[in-house]
Amino acid sequence: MNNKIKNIVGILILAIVIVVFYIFQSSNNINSNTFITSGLLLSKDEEGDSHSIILQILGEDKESELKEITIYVKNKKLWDGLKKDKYYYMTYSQDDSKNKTLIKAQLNESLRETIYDKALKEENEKTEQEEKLEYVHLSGDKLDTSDLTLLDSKKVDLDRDGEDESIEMYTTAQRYDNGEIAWDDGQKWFLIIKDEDGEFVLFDDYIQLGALEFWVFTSKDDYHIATLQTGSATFKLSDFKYDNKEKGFVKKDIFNPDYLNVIYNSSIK
Ligand SMILES: [Ca+2]
Repeated sequence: MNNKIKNIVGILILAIVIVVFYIFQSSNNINSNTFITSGLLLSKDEEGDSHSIILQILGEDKESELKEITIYVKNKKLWDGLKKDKYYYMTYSQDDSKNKTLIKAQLNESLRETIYDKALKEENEKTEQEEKLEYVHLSGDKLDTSDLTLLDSKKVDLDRDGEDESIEMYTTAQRYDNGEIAWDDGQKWFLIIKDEDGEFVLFDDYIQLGALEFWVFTSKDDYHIATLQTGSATFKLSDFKYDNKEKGFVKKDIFNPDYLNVIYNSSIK
């Protein structure tokens, strides 16, 4: 056979393997409790007499989604032959409590290239998309501030069009005649930026036993507004950078730890 024919035969065999794989994927079930799958052997785990493997396979709903399954290996010979980081075509049985036991394993690196690597790439692309920037765009709606208390404001020409925008922070807590604020345990806070065509809403949330602060600064010619939300269980620092091309703010949560319990907050004594 010349090389061209060899290549064509090779491609045909690969195509048949893929078709067979998809047929098995869709039926997935030889009899009521025997299944066929393919995946990457992530780890071999030994605990006393119990041997098991973790196989990374394609999810059932979405082809591009990867998931991990544990399969027990009771056959010692089968166990000894399994290699980590290799791609296998596996037949396993499943009992009523969904415990899986390996029946047969066959190395299949060509499936890895055609199916698994593609799914892995798609999953990575999906993660990158999820990490895409969050924007705060101008809204035509205007916050009714008539019943709110203005806590602070600052005029800055954020988009450098010659007109100042007004950064304003409000709360629902009311101000007494003497100027003091009637703080409750919790109240709503708002941080908005008024432009002549509408408003940017940077913060609109309830804060329990806490407060919001904001800073306006420039860094490498970009305007930023940073907010710090504090409370007994919150310490959230966010950055809003003005993006002239997007006509909006790129929002980034810089620091926002989970299950926070603040023990102490300094004050000048
Ligand atoms: Ca402006």
